[in-house]
Amino acid sequence: MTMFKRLRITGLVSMAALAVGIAGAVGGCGRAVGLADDGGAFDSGVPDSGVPDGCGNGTVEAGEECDDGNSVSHDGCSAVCGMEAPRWTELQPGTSPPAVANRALAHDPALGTVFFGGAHRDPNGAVIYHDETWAFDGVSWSGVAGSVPPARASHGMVFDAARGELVLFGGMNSDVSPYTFSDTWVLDGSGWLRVMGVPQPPARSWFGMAFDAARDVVVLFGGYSPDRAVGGDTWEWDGTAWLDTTPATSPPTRLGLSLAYDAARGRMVLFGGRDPGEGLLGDTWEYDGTSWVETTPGASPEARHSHALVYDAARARVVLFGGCAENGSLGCARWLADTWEYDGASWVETSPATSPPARRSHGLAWTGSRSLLQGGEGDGSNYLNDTWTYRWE
Ligand SMILES: [Ca+2]
Repeated sequence: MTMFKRLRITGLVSMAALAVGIAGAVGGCGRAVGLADDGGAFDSGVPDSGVPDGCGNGTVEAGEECDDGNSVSHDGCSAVCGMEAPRWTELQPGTSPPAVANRALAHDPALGTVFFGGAHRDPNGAVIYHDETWAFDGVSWSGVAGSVPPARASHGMVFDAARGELVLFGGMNSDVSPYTFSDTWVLDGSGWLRVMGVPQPPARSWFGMAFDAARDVVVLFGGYSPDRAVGGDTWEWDGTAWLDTTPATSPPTRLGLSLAYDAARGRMVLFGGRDPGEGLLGDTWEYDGTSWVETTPGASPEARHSHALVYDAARARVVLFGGCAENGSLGCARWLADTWEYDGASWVETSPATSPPARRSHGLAWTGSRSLLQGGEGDGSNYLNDTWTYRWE
């Protein structure tokens, strides 16, 4: 018996049909053949590709630009021991989700990269909230039919790998009362379900949320709520209950922060946000499930809020893109387009040759082979719905 009810929304979502079309997800990583070249015509039955004999042994030898001790591409040194560079690539899907800020974006291996909600201002300045669910299969965005959570923005959504479902929490919609949500929803191949009958974290928006793959919990930190202003509390969802973990030390209260889980080091990484006095933050914190510790990286991105973090599993680094570096009358006055990577010791700006236009409040998700960026609010409060990928190649 489960300890809570999941209320299935009627008007069913055709996620099963959608999933059928998403086999393969975003492309693989093109591993080269013949890695163990012995000078003969074949290596273990694989045709010889001319890869240098020692590629993958960790020592740079004749004919190699690099050798990082593995035969994996997209980690900075390719499967054939060639140097790789960080690259943003704009995709050209035929249709795209609406141009909004503050949608949530998360990748489910079965469903694809899923988009939900968001908001934009119409020409009269009114904020319009969205309730659409879309999924990206690596080539095309498809709208997902059926009933969904109420329209909202500045919510959180992550893939819960232990339960095999997307988890959505909170957010806001100033057209309804109360205007900040404290509801939990899950999405799997059967559609959206609201999780009922369990205590929830207090209503909030503009918080950080990511999945801890070692402890199998969704971690939530901070955010904005009408009654408590700006939060500094840490909550965990284990698939049946939310727990306020009350660590002995915590980052200062904030909203507009971002979290990503560094699976190689087993640490939740937090960067930046906006403090209760509207000051911009540029600090980095790590959480191991017991306590938060502020790190002292050798270099850091400038202070900002409404940026996005994602964990690049190929490079074992947390990637940061964009955000807002100066508050303005409508929320932002300076939008960023910088890309940084964090390995636990330092932040390094990767400066790709091409980058997405500056923005804040965008979506960023790891798809299994690359990071995918979608939409946001760009320079001059221009709403975007472009789709980009980032990886080293
Ligand atoms: Ca490599």
